[in-house]
Amino acid sequence: MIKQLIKKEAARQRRVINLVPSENYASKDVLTALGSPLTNKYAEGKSRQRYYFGNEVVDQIEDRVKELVYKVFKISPKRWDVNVQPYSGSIANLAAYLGAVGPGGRILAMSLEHGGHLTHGHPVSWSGKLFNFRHYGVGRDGFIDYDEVGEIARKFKPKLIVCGASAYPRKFDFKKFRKIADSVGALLMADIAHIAGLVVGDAHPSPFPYADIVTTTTQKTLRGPRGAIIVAKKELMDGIDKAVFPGLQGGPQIHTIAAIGVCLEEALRPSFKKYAKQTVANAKALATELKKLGFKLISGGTDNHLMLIDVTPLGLTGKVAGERLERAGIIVNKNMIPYDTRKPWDPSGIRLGTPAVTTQGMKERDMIRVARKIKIILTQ
Ligand code: DSN
Repeated sequence: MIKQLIKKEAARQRRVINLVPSENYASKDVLTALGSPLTNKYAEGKSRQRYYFGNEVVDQIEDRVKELVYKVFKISPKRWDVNVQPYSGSIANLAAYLGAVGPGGRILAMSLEHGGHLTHGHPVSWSGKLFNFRHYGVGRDGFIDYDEVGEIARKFKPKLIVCGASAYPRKFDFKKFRKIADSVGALLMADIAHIAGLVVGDAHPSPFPYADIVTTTTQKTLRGPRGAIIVAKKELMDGIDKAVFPGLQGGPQIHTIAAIGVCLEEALRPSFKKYAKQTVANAKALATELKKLGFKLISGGTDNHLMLIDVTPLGLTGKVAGERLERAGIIVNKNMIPYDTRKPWDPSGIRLGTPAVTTQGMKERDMIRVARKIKIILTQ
């Protein structure tokens, strides 16, 4: 029975050391909202402009969640509009592209192989098929080379530049991206899916002083449900709203929207700031110890919640290393590394992060122990 399998999965989640940087443990209150009767309701449209009746409470919920978005990101409703309806980050990104540049539009983003994301124009994703993407990457040192990004932008003349990644262990310099965007008359979009919780908790600079559009998922460092948020300058939001609904979606998942609200209320508490800072401190401790133990880290370390390890010097591949760690109760994901000569199914790297273990209360000393355990598992 599914009920029993859910119990089994919950037990697995408690048993393992979860180092997947895009996963986390949502609170009981977030899970309660997700499992609430809100799942029964249809509410196509926007607050107070719905195609279904009986939405007086749902309107209040959606309005409140939007207010919370302004609060957590410290932004003004005079300048920004918010959409909390996208089912996922993939849809949020697609809607942003459709609304901001339209099909066939030129977009510059980080390549997946260098840390970007499938929805940043990879050819196997519809983003890569529907829009004209060009990509930048990192240098051999693992850092974004902003001069190179500027050079590509000048030649390609994109209408939109995307910054943000799913496997970049360093800080984003949003100001530099803004300068590049301005130099070619492009819009700037920051996909902060990975670092949203760090931004909210003041553990990573905010993109809002510089970006025109910000997209994020809510289940990663933000520790909410699987959902997404789009924030855009007011003049851009009409097209983006229409791309979300009716362009890409039907009825919004009100239970998820409510759960996003719960996670944002939690993120406003002082304890969340502590959590975000501890997540970064833990990542630094893990990275430092792994380096001491001889591991090869892309870019030599981390500024955020994640790190990438090249496991090929150990005579391993990402797949083999991940499987070995799983057998020993440590969960990671296999990952391409920049300039990888191997393929995504069995790449050269593994990606590790600290959002989930920090939620469980782990501290720097625990990270040192975890690093040593990883060394034993991968070298014995
Ligand atoms: N799959 C997510 C991650 O693990 O980073 C991004 O969508």
